[in-house]
Amino acid sequence: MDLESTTCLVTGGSGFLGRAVCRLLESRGATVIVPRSRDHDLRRREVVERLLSELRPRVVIHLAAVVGGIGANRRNPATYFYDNAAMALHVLDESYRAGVAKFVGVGTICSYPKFTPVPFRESDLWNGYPEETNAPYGLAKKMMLVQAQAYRAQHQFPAIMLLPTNLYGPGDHFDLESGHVIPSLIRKFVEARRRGDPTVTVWGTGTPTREFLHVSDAAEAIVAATESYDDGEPMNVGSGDEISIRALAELLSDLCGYRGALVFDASRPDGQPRRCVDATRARERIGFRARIPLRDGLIETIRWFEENEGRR
Ligand code: GFB
Repeated sequence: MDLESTTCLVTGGSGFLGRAVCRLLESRGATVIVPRSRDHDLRRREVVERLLSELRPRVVIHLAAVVGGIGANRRNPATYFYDNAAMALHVLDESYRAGVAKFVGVGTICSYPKFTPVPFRESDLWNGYPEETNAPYGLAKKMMLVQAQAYRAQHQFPAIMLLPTNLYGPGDHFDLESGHVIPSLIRKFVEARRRGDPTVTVWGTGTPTREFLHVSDAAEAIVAATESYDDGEPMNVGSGDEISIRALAELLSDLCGYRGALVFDASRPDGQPRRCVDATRARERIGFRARIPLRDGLIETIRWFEENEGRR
């Protein structure tokens, strides 16, 4: 699909991932439309129907989601399930009814079973229940995959589904209670360095592992899949680099110039024990390879935080 002069509706387009995707789409010559969440409640079918029937986009990239780190997921399971399931249900269905030529759904690695063999292969996606702290969110997003495959089977509707790993980068959310691990630890280490705090608390035991993908790499994969992936099978989007939370915290402490001690608070949840994806399908089908090494991306994100969020 040639995106030049193509009208693309990007839900969540003003968000952390959305801004990176919109910049890339515009660089491809696409006409990008971003419905602001304050003006359009995508949980309501009539709002989505009016939006799509008025705008008649050729492409819909559905990024709008209610997301947060492990803490936020544990506090808001009902909200995370309902809001994400409702938005996906209506945006995908109304895209089909409006004759959209391509629907791109962005899901989450949280949809995988809690104990998936590493590296996660798409073929293992249904071999168990997700890790309980983010199961409502992960399953709400997984239903979008079921809906996409059902609409492809019954209506030949070209809907695709991507499964990115944990994203990070400039413009992330640095709230200490609802943020993800990388922005939360960056803020903790920078502020502890400024205050001279002797210790910084890291949640959990430090033993879980994660795979992190820079938001710019994720945007590259989403736009490349929009252009050239048209298959009902989900596609992992990741870097393939697994790192333990302890090693990540030590790396971030060093990069933030923090010289105090780390304290691991085991009363906080570890979440999924291991995460690392097999990125073969993305490499073979859309030629995607993550380009930004974690250390370089972390340095860039720390600099962004200090220049923007860390002004206080
Ligand atoms: O990034 P995170 O909050 O979410 O936590 P998930 C990742 C790991 O980092 C967990 C540990 O083991 C946390 O215990 N961690 C250590 C911390 N210190 C901190 C801290 O200060 N803050 C946070 N937040 N974590 C997410 C889902 O799961 O995966 C999202 O919550 C999304 O919805 C994302 O789906 C892909 O990686 O466990």
